[in-house]
Amino acid sequence: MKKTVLITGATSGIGKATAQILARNNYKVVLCGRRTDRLEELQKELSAFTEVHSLAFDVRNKEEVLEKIGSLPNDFSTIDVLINNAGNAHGLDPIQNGDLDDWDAMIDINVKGLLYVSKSIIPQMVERQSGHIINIGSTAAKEVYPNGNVYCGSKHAVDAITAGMRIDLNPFGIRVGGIHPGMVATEFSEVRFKGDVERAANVYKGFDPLQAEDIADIIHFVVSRPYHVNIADLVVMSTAQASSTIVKKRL
Ligand code: NDP
Ligand code: 8X3
Repeated sequence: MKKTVLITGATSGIGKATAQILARNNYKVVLCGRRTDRLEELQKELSAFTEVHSLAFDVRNKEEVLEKIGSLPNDFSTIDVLINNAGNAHGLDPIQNGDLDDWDAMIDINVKGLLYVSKSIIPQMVERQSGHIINIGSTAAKEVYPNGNVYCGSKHAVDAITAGMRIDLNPFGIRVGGIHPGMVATEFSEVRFKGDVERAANVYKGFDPLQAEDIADIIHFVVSRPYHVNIADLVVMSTAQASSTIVKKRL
């Protein structure tokens, strides 16, 4: 029987590429994001391969998260795989110059949003004693880089919450793992730099960064392992990247 996967942040980047590969590989997909035009377009594209349902909500709004996920139609309501991917960085400033709204956004989306979505799905997994949760962290979950302060803090929290989920859900046979990409050329930097496309493009200039499809391919590998195999923690960087701050650029 087809498994159902719910993907947050499916309107762009890693989440979209993951929806595309899983739809082509026999998963039913629930696409989540705020931009309804993109959800509709992707739903249309992926309906050629599988059953697709879209949910538009802001992960920061806990009532909306619980209500939308709680009212999924029967055909989509049993979530076998949850991919907590929605997230972003806002700003890149030294802590003394940090913007309070940027801090709120990163903590509210990357940490609290992930928790609200998880809370709306974990009970059914506990009841069934099966399920798979993948949290998208970052290399920023493993190390802190200059001016990354709160973004790195939010991703370190994701890493800790992932470990906590794995421990607490262990008695119920639920798989939990974290995937931690390095630099991936998506809309991530455009969001971080508030629409400054040129500054965003500069981040990925002079080397071959990861592409969203690289991470999607890995997510497909992780979710398709036999059930007794749980890939608990995975850090993935482009070959050119050695750490958050060390990237081999072409001369
Ligand atoms: P994108 O900006 O391309 O995608 C982000 C996705 O998150 C979008 O689909 C967006 O949808 C969704 N999202 C953002 N805010 C909200 C919100 N408040 N409510 C609901 N959905 C939201 O970035 P990436 O694909 O790169 O990022 C995906 C994940 O990967 C993030 O968690 C990011 O931190 C992580 N990551 C990214 C790396 C990179 O270098 N790109 C490296 C390491 C980790 P919409 O706007 O429609 O709501
Ligand atoms: C995103 C990775 O290093 O561009 O999580 O902030 S980085």
